Amino acid sequence: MKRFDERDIQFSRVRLRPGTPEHAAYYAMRPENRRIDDEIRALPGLLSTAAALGEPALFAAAEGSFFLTESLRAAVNGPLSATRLSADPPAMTEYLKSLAVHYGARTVGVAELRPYHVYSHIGRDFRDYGEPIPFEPGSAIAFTVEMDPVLVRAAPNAPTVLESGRQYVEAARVAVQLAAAIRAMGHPARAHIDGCYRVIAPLVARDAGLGEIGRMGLLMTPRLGPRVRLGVVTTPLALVTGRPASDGPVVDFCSRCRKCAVNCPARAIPDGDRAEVDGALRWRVDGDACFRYWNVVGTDCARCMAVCPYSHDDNFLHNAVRWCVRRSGLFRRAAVRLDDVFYGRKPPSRPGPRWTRLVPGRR
Ligand code: B12
Ligand code: SF4
Ligand code: SF4
Repeated sequence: MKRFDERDIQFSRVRLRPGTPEHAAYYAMRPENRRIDDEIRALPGLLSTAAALGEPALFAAAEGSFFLTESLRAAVNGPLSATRLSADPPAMTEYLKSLAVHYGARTVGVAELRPYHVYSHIGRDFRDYGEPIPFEPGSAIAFTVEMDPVLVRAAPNAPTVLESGRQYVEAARVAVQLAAAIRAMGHPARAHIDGCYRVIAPLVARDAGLGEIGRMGLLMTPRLGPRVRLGVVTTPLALVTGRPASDGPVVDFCSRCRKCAVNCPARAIPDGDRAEVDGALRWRVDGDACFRYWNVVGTDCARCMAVCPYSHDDNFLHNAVRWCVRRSGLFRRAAVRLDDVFYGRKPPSRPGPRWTRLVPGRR
C-alpha cells in the first residue's frame, strides 16, 4: 500500500489561506481539490455558532477541550533520560500495555510500524508544512478510549462534539504520558495526538489486533465497535506485536447492514460493494462530503458511529450477540434484521443528557 500525504486530509486543506506559499503550492499539486475547498471555507465552519446546529454553550465547552489538546501538542516529544532501563520484549510489552490501561486506555495493542501507517509528508503542522516524513522502523502502541454512548446517540447534535473533544483530550493525555514514561526509561518515544499525528491511527490499531475496519472506514473494536477514539505512541523499542484480526466477520456483517450508509446525512459512505483502492479491497468514505456537512452544521456529526449496531453498550446481552456475530454467518444475517427491529432502520437522534439541555443559547 502506498503512503498517504497528510496535506491531502480535509483538516490540512481547510487551513490554507489564499496568498500564502502553502496555498499556492498545494493547489498547483492538487488543482482538483480547489473548488470543494473554496466551497467549504465559505461555510460557517466547525464549532461556529452561526452553523445549522449551533449551540453556543456546548460549542464553548468543546472549544475548551480542543484548546487543551492543542496545548498538549508541545509535549508529544521531549527529553530523553540518560539512564536506560532494559527488559526483554515480552516483559516490556506487558508493562507498557498495563501502564497505558492504568493511565486510562480501554484496550491496548502493539504493531510493527509499516511504511503505509506513516504519512509521507506533514500537512497539519504549518511550521513544517510539506516536509517529507522519513520512515523509521519500530513499534507502535495503539490504544482506544471509549466515547460515552448517551452523548454519541445525540449525533449529529452538539452533545457529540462535546464528547469528541473530551475523548480527544483523554487520548492525547494517555499518549503524552505514556511516551514521556518511555523516554524516562531512556528510550525515544513520540505521542500521536489530534492535530499532530504522523500515523493513520485506525490502520495502526487494526494491525495491532484491536479490531477490524468496516464499511464506515473506522476501526470496529470487539466490545465498543467504532465508538472509540484512538491514540498511538511510536518508539524504536522492540516489543511483542499483536495479530491483526481477520476482517471476514465485519466485512460480511457490513455487506448486509449498510446502516451507516443509509443514515449518513452527507451520503458520504458507500452503500455498494467494496472496491479496489491502491491495490486493497475496501470501502472508501467520501471525506470531502463528510467534512462539508460538518462545516454546514457546526458539529463533527458522528451519526455513522451512533447508528452502527457494533456501537451498542458494552453489556452482557450485546456482548453475547457480538460473540455469536463473530462466529456464525447465519447469526449475522439474523442480527442485521433484529437490529432494525429493535432500534429502527433509521434510529432517531436522541436528546443529550438533561444538563446539556439546560445551557443558555439558541436551540
Ligand atoms: C482526516 C480524518 C477525518 C476526515 C476524513 C475521514 C477518513 N475516513 O479519513 C473527516 C473529517 C471526514 C473525518 C470524519 C470522522 N472521523 Co476522523 N479522522 C481523520 C484523521 C485525522 C486522519 C485519517 C486520514 O488520514 N484519512 C485520510 C485517508 C487515509 O483516508 P481513507 O483513504 O479514506 O482511509 C481511511 C480508512 O478507509 C482506513 N484505510 C486507509 N487505508 C486502508 C486500507 C485498507 C485495506 C483498509 C481496510 C482501510 C484503510 O483508514 C483511513 C482512516 O479511517 C484521523 C486521525 C488519524 N491520524 O488517524 C481521524 C479519525 C480516523 N477519525 C475518527 C472519527 C471517530 C471520525 C468521525 C466519526 C467524527 C467524530 N465525530 O468522531 C467521522 C467519521 C467519518 C468516517 N466514517 O470516516 C477516529 C476514528 C476512530 C475509530 N474507531 O477508528 C480517528 C482515528 C480520530 C481519533 N484519534 O480517534 N475524519
Ligand atoms: S453501520 Fe453497519 S455497515 Fe456501517 S460500519 Fe456499522 S455494521 Fe458496518
Ligand atoms: S460523520 Fe456524519 S457525515 Fe461523516 S460519514 Fe459519518 S454520518 Fe456521514
